[in-house]
Amino acid sequence: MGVAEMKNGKTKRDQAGENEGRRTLIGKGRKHRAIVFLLVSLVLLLLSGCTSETGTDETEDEAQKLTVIGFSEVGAESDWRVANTESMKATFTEEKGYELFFDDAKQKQENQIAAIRNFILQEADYIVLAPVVEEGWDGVLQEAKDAGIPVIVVDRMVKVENEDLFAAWVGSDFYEEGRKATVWLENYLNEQGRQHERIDILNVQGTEGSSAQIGRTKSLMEAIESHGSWRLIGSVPGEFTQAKTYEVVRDVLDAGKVPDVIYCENDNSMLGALQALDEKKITHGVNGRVIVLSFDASRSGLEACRDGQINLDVECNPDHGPRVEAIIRALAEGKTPEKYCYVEETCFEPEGLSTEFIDARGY
Ligand code: GYE
Repeated sequence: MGVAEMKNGKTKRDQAGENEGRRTLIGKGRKHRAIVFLLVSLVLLLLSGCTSETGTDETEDEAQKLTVIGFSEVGAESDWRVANTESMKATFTEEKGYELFFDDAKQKQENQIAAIRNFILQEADYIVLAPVVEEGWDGVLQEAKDAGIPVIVVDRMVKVENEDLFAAWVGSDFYEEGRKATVWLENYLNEQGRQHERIDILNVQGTEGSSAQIGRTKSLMEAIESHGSWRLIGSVPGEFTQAKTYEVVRDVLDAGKVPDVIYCENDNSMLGALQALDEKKITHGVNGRVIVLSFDASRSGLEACRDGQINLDVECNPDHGPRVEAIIRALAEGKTPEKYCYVEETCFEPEGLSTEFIDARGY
């Protein structure tokens, strides 16, 4: 808009100057020269009229120019991810002045790298990256930087040598989420008088190398180390999906191990774990044999929690569209957004969780 206004102003000024010049010449010339000049003036006037018309068109074009956003999304592995994609699509709409190039990487970093290169070729104004894993981004983010395209990282983090390779990050504190779960477990076991009992814990990990997995696993490992009676009986790869988690938990149960606690690193994993437990008729959740902890607080997670199928669901908010937009606005205004912006979150126990509350959340 600023550029368009400048163009328009210049055209008008030029036109005024030309008119002024023409008046001076007519006043000084002889008759025939005056006629020639009059004709020339007429032509000039017509031409300048065209110029000014063109200027107006350009102004409108500029005003209507959409801001192009290239968004590389991890995939569609979980309800959280689907809600995250919806939030981004609902934010970056044409009505709001955006053109969104959306790419689903199907959980593969190589697809994300290809998508970013494509966004660069298409001269996107901004690139938004929800990285599947933390490592391995230096090269392609340097390419974006060389092309002068700001990169905003959302949800999981990137680990790069030079933090100037991205403008800002917004997401959750995954370590803190894990801490909430382990503090809850400690209090719960104390209340039950089980603080000295041996507690066997099964960790169902999310996508290996993703910030969500790293942070949530780290909290659990630290808590296990600091509680003499807590024991890790296994870390299995649930990949944040119900299908994979069902398989790996079933294998653990088949091997004859029944954990006291299953620490599922997201809600879809938790659903897979419940499936495996139900199949073996092993009770879980409130008054059940196995304590189940989960992350995300998506609709299906909260419903399982409300029904007492699990004991705790730690919130992880996927509604990042408006947050990313705020960062882009700040950048467009020449401001420097906060480099790291953490979202505030809570956690939910069955008690007090109502259907109305769950319905009102929208994901
Ligand atoms: O917990 C999980 C998703 O990175 C926070 O990824 C995200 C995690 C979320 O697949 O459900």
